[in-house]
Amino acid sequence: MVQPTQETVDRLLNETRFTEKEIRSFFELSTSEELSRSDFGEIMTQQGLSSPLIQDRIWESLDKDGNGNGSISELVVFVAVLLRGTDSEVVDAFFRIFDLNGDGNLSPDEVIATYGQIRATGSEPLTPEQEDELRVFVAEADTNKDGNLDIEEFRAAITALKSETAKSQKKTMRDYLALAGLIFLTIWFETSTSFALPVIGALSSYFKDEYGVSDSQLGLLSGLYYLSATVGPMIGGLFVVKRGPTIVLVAANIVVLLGCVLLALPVRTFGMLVVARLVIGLGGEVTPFSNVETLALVFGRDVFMLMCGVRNLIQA
Ligand SMILES: [Ca+2]
Ligand SMILES: [Ca+2]
Ligand SMILES: [Ca+2]
Repeated sequence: MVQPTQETVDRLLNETRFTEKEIRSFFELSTSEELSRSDFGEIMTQQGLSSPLIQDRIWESLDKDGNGNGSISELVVFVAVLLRGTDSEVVDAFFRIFDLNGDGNLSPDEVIATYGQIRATGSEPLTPEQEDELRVFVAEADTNKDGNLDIEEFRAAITALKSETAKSQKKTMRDYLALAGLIFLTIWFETSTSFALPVIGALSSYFKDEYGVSDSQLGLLSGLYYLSATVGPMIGGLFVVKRGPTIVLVAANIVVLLGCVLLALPVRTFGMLVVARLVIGLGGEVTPFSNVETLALVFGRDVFMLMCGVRNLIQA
Protein backbone atom coordinates (compact mmCIF):
# COMPACT_ATOMS: atom_id res chain seq x y z
CA MET A 1 0.00 0.00 0.00
CA VAL A 2 1.36 3.39 -1.08
CA GLN A 3 0.26 6.76 0.35
CA PRO A 4 0.12 9.65 -2.19
CA THR A 5 0.76 13.26 -1.10
CA GLN A 6 -2.21 15.63 -1.29
CA GLU A 7 -0.30 17.52 -3.97
CA THR A 8 -0.09 14.39 -6.16
CA VAL A 9 -3.81 13.70 -5.65
CA ASP A 10 -4.71 17.29 -6.60
CA ARG A 11 -2.57 17.13 -9.74
CA LEU A 12 -4.19 13.83 -10.81
CA LEU A 13 -7.66 15.23 -10.08
CA ASN A 14 -6.76 18.00 -12.48
CA GLU A 15 -5.31 15.71 -15.17
CA THR A 16 -7.91 12.92 -15.13
CA ARG A 17 -11.66 12.41 -14.73
CA PHE A 18 -11.19 10.15 -11.72
CA THR A 19 -12.59 11.09 -8.30
CA GLU A 20 -10.27 11.53 -5.31
CA LYS A 21 -11.50 8.22 -3.92
CA GLU A 22 -10.70 6.40 -7.16
CA ILE A 23 -7.25 7.98 -7.34
CA ARG A 24 -6.46 7.02 -3.75
CA SER A 25 -7.62 3.45 -4.33
CA PHE A 26 -5.10 3.08 -7.18
CA PHE A 27 -2.34 3.90 -4.69
CA GLU A 28 -3.81 1.71 -1.96
CA LEU A 29 -3.93 -1.28 -4.31
CA SER A 30 -0.34 -0.79 -5.45
CA THR A 31 2.33 -2.88 -3.77
CA SER A 32 5.25 -0.82 -5.06
CA GLU A 33 5.88 2.80 -6.08
CA GLU A 34 7.08 1.97 -9.57
CA LEU A 35 6.75 -0.53 -12.35
CA SER A 36 9.89 -1.37 -14.35
CA ARG A 37 9.85 -1.80 -18.15
CA SER A 38 10.72 -5.51 -17.76
CA ASP A 39 7.90 -6.12 -15.22
CA PHE A 40 5.56 -4.31 -17.61
CA GLY A 41 6.79 -6.49 -20.49
CA GLU A 42 6.15 -9.61 -18.45
CA ILE A 43 2.59 -8.55 -17.59
CA MET A 44 1.85 -7.66 -21.24
CA THR A 45 3.27 -10.97 -22.49
CA GLN A 46 1.11 -12.84 -19.96
CA GLN A 47 -1.88 -11.01 -21.40
CA GLY A 48 -0.95 -12.18 -24.91
CA LEU A 49 0.63 -8.90 -26.09
CA SER A 50 4.10 -10.26 -26.70
CA SER A 51 5.34 -7.96 -29.48
CA PRO A 52 8.20 -5.84 -27.99
CA LEU A 53 7.45 -3.14 -30.59
CA ILE A 54 3.85 -2.74 -29.42
CA GLN A 55 4.94 -2.98 -25.77
CA ASP A 56 7.36 -0.12 -26.45
CA ARG A 57 4.60 2.03 -27.93
CA ILE A 58 2.30 1.43 -24.96
CA TRP A 59 5.21 1.99 -22.58
CA GLU A 60 5.98 5.36 -24.20
CA SER A 61 2.38 6.44 -23.56
CA LEU A 62 2.67 5.25 -19.97
CA ASP A 63 6.15 6.43 -18.95
CA LYS A 64 5.43 10.09 -19.72
CA ASP A 65 8.57 11.53 -18.08
CA GLY A 66 10.72 8.90 -19.83
CA ASN A 67 12.72 7.96 -16.71
CA GLY A 68 12.44 4.25 -17.54
CA ASN A 69 9.94 3.50 -14.75
CA GLY A 70 6.17 3.72 -14.65
CA SER A 71 5.06 5.53 -11.51
CA ILE A 72 1.60 5.03 -10.03
CA SER A 73 0.72 8.58 -11.11
CA GLU A 74 1.70 7.78 -14.69
CA LEU A 75 -0.33 4.59 -14.55
CA VAL A 76 -3.39 6.51 -13.26
CA VAL A 77 -3.13 9.05 -16.11
CA PHE A 78 -2.70 6.30 -18.71
CA VAL A 79 -5.63 4.21 -17.44
CA ALA A 80 -7.77 7.37 -17.11
CA VAL A 81 -7.58 7.96 -20.87
CA LEU A 82 -8.76 4.43 -21.64
CA LEU A 83 -11.49 4.33 -18.96
CA ARG A 84 -12.70 7.93 -18.73
CA GLY A 85 -11.30 9.60 -21.86
CA THR A 86 -13.47 11.25 -24.47
CA ASP A 87 -13.83 9.39 -27.76
CA SER A 88 -11.17 11.52 -29.40
CA GLU A 89 -8.74 11.03 -26.48
CA VAL A 90 -9.13 7.26 -26.75
CA VAL A 91 -8.73 7.36 -30.54
CA ASP A 92 -5.58 9.51 -30.18
CA ALA A 93 -4.16 7.08 -27.62
CA PHE A 94 -4.71 4.16 -29.96
CA PHE A 95 -3.23 6.12 -32.86
CA ARG A 96 0.01 6.61 -30.90
CA ILE A 97 0.13 2.89 -30.05
CA PHE A 98 -0.64 1.79 -33.62
CA ASP A 99 2.01 4.13 -35.07
CA LEU A 100 4.86 1.69 -34.46
CA ASN A 101 7.65 3.71 -36.09
CA GLY A 102 6.35 6.94 -34.55
CA ASP A 103 6.30 8.90 -37.84
CA GLY A 104 2.80 10.30 -37.22
CA ASN A 105 1.24 8.09 -39.91
CA LEU A 106 -0.35 4.64 -39.82
CA SER A 107 0.74 2.36 -42.65
CA PRO A 108 -1.45 -0.66 -43.55
CA ASP A 109 1.28 -2.93 -42.14
CA GLU A 110 1.26 -1.08 -38.80
CA VAL A 111 -2.53 -1.40 -38.56
CA ILE A 112 -2.33 -5.14 -39.32
CA ALA A 113 0.54 -5.76 -36.90
CA THR A 114 -1.01 -3.90 -33.97
CA TYR A 115 -4.65 -4.77 -34.54
CA GLY A 116 -3.61 -8.38 -35.11
CA GLN A 117 -1.80 -8.47 -31.75
CA ILE A 118 -4.59 -6.77 -29.83
CA ARG A 119 -7.35 -8.81 -31.48
CA ALA A 120 -5.39 -12.06 -31.36
CA THR A 121 -4.96 -11.90 -27.58
CA GLY A 122 -5.73 -15.41 -26.39
CA SER A 123 -7.16 -16.46 -29.75
CA GLU A 124 -6.15 -17.21 -33.32
CA PRO A 125 -3.93 -14.85 -35.34
CA LEU A 126 -5.49 -12.85 -38.16
CA THR A 127 -6.40 -14.80 -41.30
CA PRO A 128 -5.32 -13.50 -44.75
CA GLU A 129 -8.96 -12.48 -45.31
CA GLN A 130 -8.99 -10.39 -42.11
CA GLU A 131 -5.70 -8.80 -43.19
CA ASP A 132 -7.27 -7.94 -46.54
CA GLU A 133 -10.24 -6.39 -44.73
CA LEU A 134 -7.87 -4.18 -42.73
CA ARG A 135 -6.08 -3.14 -45.95
CA VAL A 136 -9.45 -2.20 -47.45
CA PHE A 137 -10.30 -0.30 -44.24
CA VAL A 138 -7.04 1.71 -44.52
CA ALA A 139 -7.47 2.30 -48.28
CA GLU A 140 -11.04 3.60 -47.79
CA ALA A 141 -10.09 5.83 -44.85
CA ASP A 142 -7.04 7.21 -46.69
CA THR A 143 -8.79 10.27 -48.15
CA ASN A 144 -5.66 12.01 -49.48
CA LYS A 145 -4.51 8.72 -51.05
CA ASP A 146 -0.92 8.80 -49.82
CA GLY A 147 -1.15 5.16 -48.69
CA ASN A 148 -1.13 5.99 -44.94
CA LEU A 149 -3.57 7.27 -42.35
CA ASP A 150 -2.80 10.51 -40.56
CA ILE A 151 -4.51 11.28 -37.26
CA GLU A 152 -7.38 13.17 -38.96
CA GLU A 153 -8.10 10.30 -41.38
CA PHE A 154 -7.91 7.77 -38.53
CA ARG A 155 -10.32 9.83 -36.37
CA ALA A 156 -12.79 10.22 -39.25
CA ALA A 157 -12.69 6.48 -40.01
CA ILE A 158 -13.28 5.47 -36.38
CA THR A 159 -16.14 8.00 -36.04
CA ALA A 160 -17.74 6.63 -39.23
CA LEU A 161 -17.31 3.07 -37.95
CA LYS A 162 -18.97 3.96 -34.64
CA SER A 163 -21.98 5.66 -36.22
CA GLU A 164 -22.33 2.73 -38.63
CA THR A 165 -22.38 0.28 -35.72
CA ALA A 166 -24.94 2.41 -33.89
CA LYS A 167 -27.11 2.54 -36.99
CA SER A 168 -26.90 -1.21 -37.52
CA GLN A 169 -27.98 -1.83 -33.93
CA LYS A 170 -31.16 0.22 -34.30
CA LYS A 171 -33.91 -2.02 -35.64
CA THR A 172 -36.57 -0.41 -37.80
CA MET A 173 -39.93 -1.65 -39.12
CA ARG A 174 -38.10 -2.45 -42.34
CA ASP A 175 -35.72 -4.80 -40.52
CA TYR A 176 -38.64 -6.70 -39.02
CA LEU A 177 -40.35 -6.99 -42.42
CA ALA A 178 -37.06 -8.25 -43.88
CA LEU A 179 -36.86 -10.77 -41.03
CA ALA A 180 -40.39 -11.99 -41.78
CA GLY A 181 -39.36 -12.41 -45.43
CA LEU A 182 -36.28 -14.39 -44.42
CA ILE A 183 -38.34 -16.67 -42.15
CA PHE A 184 -40.57 -17.34 -45.14
CA LEU A 185 -37.53 -18.14 -47.33
CA THR A 186 -36.11 -20.48 -44.67
CA ILE A 187 -39.45 -22.31 -44.50
CA TRP A 188 -39.58 -22.41 -48.29
CA PHE A 189 -36.13 -23.97 -48.62
CA GLU A 190 -36.84 -26.56 -45.95
CA THR A 191 -40.40 -27.51 -46.89
CA SER A 192 -39.75 -28.98 -50.32
CA THR A 193 -36.96 -31.33 -49.25
CA SER A 194 -38.65 -32.32 -45.98
CA PHE A 195 -41.74 -33.22 -47.96
CA ALA A 196 -39.91 -35.12 -50.69
CA LEU A 197 -37.90 -37.36 -48.33
CA PRO A 198 -40.58 -39.39 -46.49
CA VAL A 199 -43.14 -39.22 -49.29
CA ILE A 200 -42.74 -42.94 -50.08
CA GLY A 201 -44.12 -43.90 -46.67
CA ALA A 202 -47.05 -41.51 -46.81
CA LEU A 203 -48.02 -42.55 -50.31
CA SER A 204 -47.32 -46.29 -50.01
CA SER A 205 -50.81 -47.44 -51.01
CA TYR A 206 -50.74 -45.09 -54.00
CA PHE A 207 -47.42 -46.56 -55.14
CA LYS A 208 -48.77 -50.09 -54.75
CA ASP A 209 -51.82 -49.32 -56.91
CA GLU A 210 -50.15 -47.09 -59.48
CA TYR A 211 -46.83 -48.92 -59.92
CA GLY A 212 -47.79 -52.39 -58.77
CA VAL A 213 -44.88 -52.54 -56.30
CA SER A 214 -44.74 -54.96 -53.35
CA ASP A 215 -44.04 -54.12 -49.70
CA SER A 216 -40.47 -55.35 -50.01
CA GLN A 217 -39.95 -53.17 -53.08
CA LEU A 218 -41.25 -50.18 -51.07
CA GLY A 219 -38.73 -51.03 -48.37
CA LEU A 220 -36.04 -51.18 -51.02
CA LEU A 221 -37.03 -47.71 -52.27
CA SER A 222 -36.65 -46.30 -48.75
CA GLY A 223 -33.29 -48.02 -48.40
CA LEU A 224 -32.07 -46.68 -51.72
CA TYR A 225 -32.72 -43.14 -50.52
CA TYR A 226 -30.40 -43.67 -47.57
CA LEU A 227 -27.84 -45.40 -49.77
CA SER A 228 -27.33 -42.33 -51.97
CA ALA A 229 -27.89 -40.11 -48.94
CA THR A 230 -24.62 -41.41 -47.51
CA VAL A 231 -22.75 -40.42 -50.69
CA GLY A 232 -24.39 -37.00 -51.20
CA PRO A 233 -23.19 -35.35 -47.96
CA MET A 234 -19.59 -36.45 -48.64
CA ILE A 235 -19.61 -34.60 -51.94
CA GLY A 236 -21.75 -31.77 -50.53
CA GLY A 237 -19.48 -31.36 -47.51
CA LEU A 238 -16.41 -30.98 -49.73
CA PHE A 239 -18.14 -28.28 -51.74
CA VAL A 240 -19.38 -26.47 -48.61
CA VAL A 241 -15.73 -26.06 -47.63
CA LYS A 242 -14.67 -25.02 -51.13
CA ARG A 243 -17.56 -22.93 -52.38
CA GLY A 244 -19.56 -21.94 -49.31
CA PRO A 245 -22.86 -23.38 -48.05
CA THR A 246 -25.29 -21.14 -49.94
CA ILE A 247 -24.42 -22.37 -53.43
CA VAL A 248 -24.38 -25.98 -52.16
CA LEU A 249 -27.82 -25.52 -50.58
CA VAL A 250 -29.23 -24.23 -53.86
CA ALA A 251 -27.54 -27.04 -55.83
CA ALA A 252 -28.82 -29.72 -53.39
CA ASN A 253 -32.35 -28.36 -53.67
CA ILE A 254 -32.08 -28.47 -57.47
CA VAL A 255 -30.97 -32.14 -57.26
CA VAL A 256 -33.98 -32.92 -55.02
CA LEU A 257 -36.24 -31.04 -57.44
CA LEU A 258 -34.80 -33.09 -60.31
CA GLY A 259 -35.66 -36.29 -58.41
CA CYS A 260 -39.20 -35.02 -57.82
CA VAL A 261 -39.59 -34.19 -61.52
CA LEU A 262 -38.48 -37.76 -62.38
CA LEU A 263 -41.15 -39.09 -59.98
CA ALA A 264 -43.76 -36.91 -61.63
CA LEU A 265 -42.95 -38.08 -65.17
CA PRO A 266 -45.66 -40.25 -66.72
CA VAL A 267 -43.28 -43.24 -66.83
CA ARG A 268 -44.87 -45.59 -64.32
CA THR A 269 -42.11 -48.19 -63.89
CA PHE A 270 -40.31 -49.46 -60.81
CA GLY A 271 -36.98 -48.63 -62.51
CA MET A 272 -37.98 -44.96 -62.70
CA LEU A 273 -38.89 -44.98 -58.97
CA VAL A 274 -35.46 -46.41 -58.16
CA VAL A 275 -33.65 -43.74 -60.18
CA ALA A 276 -35.78 -40.91 -58.77
CA ARG A 277 -35.26 -42.01 -55.13
CA LEU A 278 -31.50 -42.31 -55.69
CA VAL A 279 -31.42 -38.76 -57.10
CA ILE A 280 -33.50 -37.34 -54.22
CA GLY A 281 -31.22 -39.06 -51.72
CA LEU A 282 -28.16 -37.57 -53.36
CA GLY A 283 -29.35 -34.03 -52.59
CA GLY A 284 -31.71 -34.70 -49.68
CA GLU A 285 -29.26 -35.10 -46.82
CA VAL A 286 -27.00 -32.32 -48.10
CA THR A 287 -29.69 -29.74 -47.37
CA PRO A 288 -29.81 -30.02 -43.54
CA PHE A 289 -26.20 -29.08 -42.87
CA SER A 290 -25.78 -26.61 -45.76
CA ASN A 291 -29.03 -24.99 -44.63
CA VAL A 292 -27.75 -24.50 -41.08
CA GLU A 293 -24.39 -23.23 -42.41
CA THR A 294 -26.22 -20.78 -44.66
CA LEU A 295 -28.37 -19.55 -41.76
CA ALA A 296 -25.19 -19.00 -39.70
CA LEU A 297 -23.72 -17.03 -42.57
CA VAL A 298 -26.79 -14.87 -43.21
CA PHE A 299 -28.04 -14.23 -39.69
CA GLY A 300 -26.46 -12.61 -36.70
CA ARG A 301 -26.15 -14.48 -33.44
CA ASP A 302 -29.60 -13.40 -32.15
CA VAL A 303 -31.56 -14.38 -35.26
CA PHE A 304 -29.56 -17.51 -36.09
CA MET A 305 -31.09 -19.56 -33.27
CA LEU A 306 -34.59 -18.39 -34.25
CA MET A 307 -34.00 -19.51 -37.84
CA CYS A 308 -32.64 -22.89 -36.70
CA GLY A 309 -35.82 -23.25 -34.67
CA VAL A 310 -37.97 -22.38 -37.68
CA ARG A 311 -36.03 -24.90 -39.74
CA ASN A 312 -36.36 -27.70 -37.21
CA LEU A 313 -40.06 -26.98 -36.81
CA ILE A 314 -40.58 -27.40 -40.55
CA GLN A 315 -38.50 -30.59 -40.58
CA ALA A 316 -40.55 -32.08 -37.80
CA1 LIG B 1 8.14 7.49 -15.45
CA1 LIG C 1 3.90 4.95 -38.76
CA1 LIG D 1 -3.50 9.56 -45.88
